[in-house]
Amino acid sequence: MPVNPGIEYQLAEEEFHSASTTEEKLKALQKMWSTVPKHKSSEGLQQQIKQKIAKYKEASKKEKASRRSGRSLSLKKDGSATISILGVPNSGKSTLLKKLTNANVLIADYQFSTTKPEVGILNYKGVLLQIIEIPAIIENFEKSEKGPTYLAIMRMSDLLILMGDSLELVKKELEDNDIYVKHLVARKDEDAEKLKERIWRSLDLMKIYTKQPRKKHDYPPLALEKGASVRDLANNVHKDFVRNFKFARVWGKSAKFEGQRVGIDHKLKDEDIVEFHTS
Ligand SMILES: Nc1nc2c(ncn2[C@@H]2O[C@H](COP(=O)(O)OP(=O)(O)OP(=O)(O)O)[C@@H](O)[C@H]2O)c(=O)[nH]1
Ligand SMILES: [Mg+2]
Repeated sequence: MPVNPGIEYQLAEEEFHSASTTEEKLKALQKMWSTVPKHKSSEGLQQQIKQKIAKYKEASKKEKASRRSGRSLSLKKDGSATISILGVPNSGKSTLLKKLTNANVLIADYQFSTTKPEVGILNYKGVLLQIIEIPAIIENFEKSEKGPTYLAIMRMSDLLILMGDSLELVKKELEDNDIYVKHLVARKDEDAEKLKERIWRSLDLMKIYTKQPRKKHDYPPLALEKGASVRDLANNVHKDFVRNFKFARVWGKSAKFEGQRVGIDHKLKDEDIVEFHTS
């Protein structure tokens, strides 16, 4: 008897394939598990799903541990997001890091010119983003001396930029090491300003400005995840704003009108301006 999964299962499977992060993949897999027919003829499929769930759970655990500790790294997360540049030797990683940030790195026409992670800060409209060049990826990269350290940096990243050269090799190394961090592919000669926009969009963050009564909004903005609420913002600014919250006024896309009075669970939108009122 052929396995004949229903539409819900198919949707979950599509969701799995289009998911870009480990957490999203896991969510989709759980849905696949709950909708796959549980009869004899689908045992093979059930088994596959179970194995995938186990694999992604393991990857998620490692990602979380790396995020928490920055384990044995001489390198700590900094800024509103961490973005790592990956690629084979001579693929233009250092050139890109220099184009995006203030980092003063060696650019050379020989391979392996970068021998340790190099860090720069990109100021995107007031939001600081940490950009890390990871030394060149080669086959069986995890077995190289620093491989495990570099893998930990990839796992703690919010986004990976993959250089276009020998992309298949790079992707295979990521897959072999269970790295499912969101990624985008950059071309060598890509326009830096356009790439900055792509990076920002991929991060799924929004810029939120705070303001004090009768004053212009503060600068720089805070970066919050899309879908964040006034409470999330307050948590980021000062706990007193949560504890003593009375209401907030909002200007911008999430407000029905300029200066709308909202509660603490109001959902914000990119470039909103928020004024806290506390008791
Ligand atoms: N024409 C052109 N050359 C580039 C570009 N990006 C990098 N290169 C050249 O490619 C060579 C390697 O550049 P790097 O930026 O050092 O490459 P890398 O990936 O950091 O190299 P390793 O750290 O050694 O792995 C240099 O000779 C660069 O001048 C580009 O956009 N256009
Ligand atoms: Mg380099």
